[in-house]
Amino acid sequence: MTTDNRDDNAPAEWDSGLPKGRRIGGIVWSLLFLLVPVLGVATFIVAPWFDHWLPKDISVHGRDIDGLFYFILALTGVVFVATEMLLFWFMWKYDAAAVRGPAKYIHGSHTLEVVWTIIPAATMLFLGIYQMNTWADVKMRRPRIAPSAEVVARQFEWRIRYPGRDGTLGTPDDLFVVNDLHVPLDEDFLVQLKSMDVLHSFFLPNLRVKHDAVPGMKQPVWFRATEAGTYDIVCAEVCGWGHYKMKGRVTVESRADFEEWLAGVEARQEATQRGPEDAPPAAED
Ligand SMILES: [Cu+2]
Repeated sequence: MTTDNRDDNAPAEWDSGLPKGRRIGGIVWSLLFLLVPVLGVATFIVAPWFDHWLPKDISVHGRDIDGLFYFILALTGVVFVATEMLLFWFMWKYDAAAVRGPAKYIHGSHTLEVVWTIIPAATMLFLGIYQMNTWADVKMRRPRIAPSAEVVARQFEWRIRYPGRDGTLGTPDDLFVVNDLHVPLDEDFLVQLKSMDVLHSFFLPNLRVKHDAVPGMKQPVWFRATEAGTYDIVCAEVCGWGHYKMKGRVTVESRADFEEWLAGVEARQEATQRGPEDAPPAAED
């Protein structure tokens, strides 16, 4: 590190002075760079006031996931502010228009290299271990229940199938709805997620659920909603021209309301569906 770049034996032309504009340019540029951390931090502080922050959490896993999010945000935030401040400071202090004299070159510092490799590596390792339990809860320890519904993503809608009265998916009494998922409050809900065409991502922001729907795969996704209401289902994977309109809603309601809604779906479906015995006789020729 250099502390004084002035060299008393420097050739005379180094002190002849650069145009004043150069120094002002250096000041402006370093202040512009200072704006990055200042505005960056300000945005994070102001965003929740304007409701541009995490959507309301209504799931049992949300607390842990949000906790991890804030922890990593704080960790990366401190590093971000520190590096941006250093960038500003170096631009300000070592401005070529302010510091005359020859540049000094160093061949790097082995100790510094080791330190700034070990610290991030140890931090990543710590985060990997620290989040294991939350990850297991959300993605590995699936509730031991039969699938509550099947969600099939396709360009550009969510096709939802309920098991019907027999509680088994893939039987004739299955109930079909589009973009309208209903789930009972305070109960484990297990979705069987599939895709009919391309990659989609099943995203329930309020339930802190996001899972890719992959063609050819049948994947379990689960959650437990803790607050009644209607929330968004969105696709979080750019899946084609109509990606933006691939929106559905999830309605969280009491068990009784859920049963009532399901009965309504069943009645509507039966009214519009004819069984084989109602089929018109085949045309004879
Ligand atoms: Cu999609």
